[in-house]
Amino acid sequence: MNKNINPPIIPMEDNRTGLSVETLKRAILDNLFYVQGKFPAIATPQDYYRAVAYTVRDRLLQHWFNTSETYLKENVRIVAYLSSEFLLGPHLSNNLINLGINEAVCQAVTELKSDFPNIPDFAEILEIEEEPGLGNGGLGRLAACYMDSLATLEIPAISYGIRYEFGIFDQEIENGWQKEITDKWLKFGNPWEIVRPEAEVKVKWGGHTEPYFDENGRYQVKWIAHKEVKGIPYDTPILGYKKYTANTLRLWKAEAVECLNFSIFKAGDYFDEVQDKVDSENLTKILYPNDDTCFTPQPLRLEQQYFFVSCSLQDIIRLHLKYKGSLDTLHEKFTLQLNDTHPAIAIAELMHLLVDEHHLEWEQAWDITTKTFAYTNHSLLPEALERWSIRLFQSLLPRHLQIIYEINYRFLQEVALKYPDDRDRLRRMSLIDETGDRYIRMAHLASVGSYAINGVAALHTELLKEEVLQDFAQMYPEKFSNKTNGVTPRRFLLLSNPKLADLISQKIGEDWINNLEELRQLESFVDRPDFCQKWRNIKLSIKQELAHYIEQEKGIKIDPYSLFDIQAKRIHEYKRPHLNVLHIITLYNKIKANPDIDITPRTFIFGGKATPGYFMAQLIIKLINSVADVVNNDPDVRDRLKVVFLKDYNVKFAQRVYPAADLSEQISLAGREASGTGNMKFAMNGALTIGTFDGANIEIREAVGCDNFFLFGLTEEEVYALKASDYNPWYYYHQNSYLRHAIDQIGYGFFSPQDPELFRPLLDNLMTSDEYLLLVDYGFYIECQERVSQAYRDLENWTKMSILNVARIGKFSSDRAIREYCQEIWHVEPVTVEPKNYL
Ligand code: 26V
Repeated sequence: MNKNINPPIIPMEDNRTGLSVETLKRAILDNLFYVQGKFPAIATPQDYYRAVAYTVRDRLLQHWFNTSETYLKENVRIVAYLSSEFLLGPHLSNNLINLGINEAVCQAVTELKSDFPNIPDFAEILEIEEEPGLGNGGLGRLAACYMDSLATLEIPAISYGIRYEFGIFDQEIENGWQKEITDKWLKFGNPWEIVRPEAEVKVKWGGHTEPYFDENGRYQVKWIAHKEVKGIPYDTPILGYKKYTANTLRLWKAEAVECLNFSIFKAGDYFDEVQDKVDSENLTKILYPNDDTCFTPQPLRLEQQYFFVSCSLQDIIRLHLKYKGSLDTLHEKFTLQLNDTHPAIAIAELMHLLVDEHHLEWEQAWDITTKTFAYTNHSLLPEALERWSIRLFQSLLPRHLQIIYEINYRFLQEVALKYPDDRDRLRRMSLIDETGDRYIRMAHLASVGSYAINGVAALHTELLKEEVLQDFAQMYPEKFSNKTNGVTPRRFLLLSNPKLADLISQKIGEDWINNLEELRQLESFVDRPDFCQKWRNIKLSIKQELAHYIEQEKGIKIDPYSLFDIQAKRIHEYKRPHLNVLHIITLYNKIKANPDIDITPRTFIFGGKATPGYFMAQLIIKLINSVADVVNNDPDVRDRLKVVFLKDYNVKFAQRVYPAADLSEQISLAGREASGTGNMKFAMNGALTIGTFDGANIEIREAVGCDNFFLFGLTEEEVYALKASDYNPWYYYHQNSYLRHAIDQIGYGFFSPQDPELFRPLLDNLMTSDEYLLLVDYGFYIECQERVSQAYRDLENWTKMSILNVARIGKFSSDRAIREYCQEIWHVEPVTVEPKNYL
């Protein structure tokens, strides 16, 4: 054969993405060489991580394309999940277990290591990944758990958000104080994302509006914007557990358009032009840490929200028109979930796109809009409710302000019709708060523009209906429902706790991984001593690993046989970490008063970030560390108590810590924690909970049985009543000598001898208002902790309680939560993706 005339067809390697150990080894070396431009002798651990990551990603791509093609071509109904935060956690380990190739890749790396000794261990490779910390806490992590479940349940879904260049800050501890460090997660690139510049969209800002009549004589409004920004999508596949479904997470990055400031461009304005370019690109630079003290109207934050919402809606409309039909069927093919009010401006934006750009009549556009959106509320705290000033809206989004006024005008007419002569109700329900400076109430916009509204735990939904959205619940009772949160058992049990997961699978098979209710079968093992012994040994060995880590990190030696008592969550006063501290001080004082006292040895572990600028939360971190210094170094304590604050709480950290817990601290003031999800993750790993009547604690207790849960403190009704009376913290101070002692010590500088006044602001807070009623719940808490200490002395019974917690935690899988959303809100059905080869 003459090669010049008939070039050979390059044979396609049919094992290019094979799963055998040999193929994986070849692929890792190929990726190292051809993608990274490195060969083994000079490759760094980072290079190897990326080579492995690309090798795994290669094995996802077919599934990903199959999935997108199936959704678009088969005209299925799709959920679009709009969230300003996604707290994903490391991808590599998760993709390995979802693809079912964890062992094979581990073996490939291990075998390669015998040829190339500089390859890190498999475990080290997993550790290298810098997690995308694109969220503050619960809300962002929930979005990530829900994506995992959507893919695992084969639900057609796409998630939209923001590709922050800097995610949530990294936390260091210096001299007991938190120090914030910029999170440079993209420093070495992100092998999991693929940029799609061809799908860019443009977003407009500012300017003014002009009315005009179109060729049919219809009144229209044109928005003459002042500025434009480009949104570039970066896509990441989210694979289901052992499924062919790989949904897409599409995150938007802002870039300057080539010609900026088109309406005012003049030769002399070059520097303004440059400044505008910088401003445009700043839009997606940084994730705002929640301002946990009050809602602070940062204009850039509103710009971020509008930016990602506008990009996402334009994308959805483009896909709909290309693959699915005309706009009058948009709500049949897509349902859009608003993860809190951060994306609620989508309601005005969809109206703008339908009415101004696609020229639908207002009534039809409103009909489509209100059949498209559903809204989840995640907080009742008044300071968490978003409201944006009219002035800001006027300058940034003048057209949207008009649209909101129009929505409000029509809405208030409806209210007036239903409730004649009730001016107070009109004022309360208005989308505009007119009590002082005028604001837009985003929760009202979301409620009026959505067909469904839900809270995230039974109590939270009740309170939502009785308090924050009471008028809306009266007017539209059919819109409201509860969807108790859930967490993914893949990441938070199978992946994070392989030893326990193995033991469970040995006994009941692997079905629990996709159907968490199967764990109930473990109940029949609680009376088998050999099983209980294995359970206990596993917990002990995980505690030993954490003890080892803590010794390396902090130089603190802890006793793995002590009770590991853990509080890991954002540091906020309503979560009451300082109540936990009061307990520690009380135990310490009991030892000091009677050094030979027989107490259950405990290790108190804390982890959590405080919002920069939230002084009281920062001071609580300092207090924990100051108490740790005293307790850990007092010879009288004889190592019976240890206190450790672990820095930089994130998903990776959480996965390490949950499995080691004996006791999970869920001690928020009743009525304040919407749901909590850490409570579920701890229980899923066999920790017992000490908790208040708050959020999902109530349902967890119901599920695991009240004998297997340490409940204490005021109920929400009692809190309400106490707040209505003239509560006086001093009364409780005088009532309890242990409490008085602890408070006095903090107050006179026992834990801060160099600066006795250091904790004065914290004490002033407690003794003047005590907003979160620590002094009231203190007595109940101490009494309950004594019961915990007693219970831990009977390790056999403790183990039974631990097993029962796991056996009965099935309800708190995010699979259950997503099934409820699908059946009761979204009305979407699973779609099987058939494997197909694109090459
Ligand atoms: C909270 C706060 C609290 C005080 C003042 C200002 C402020 C601003 C923002 C936020 C965060 C609200 C959204 C959020 O993350 N909520 C959390 O959502 C989780 C998932 O549903 C839920 O488990 C947590 O209980 C809830 O706090």
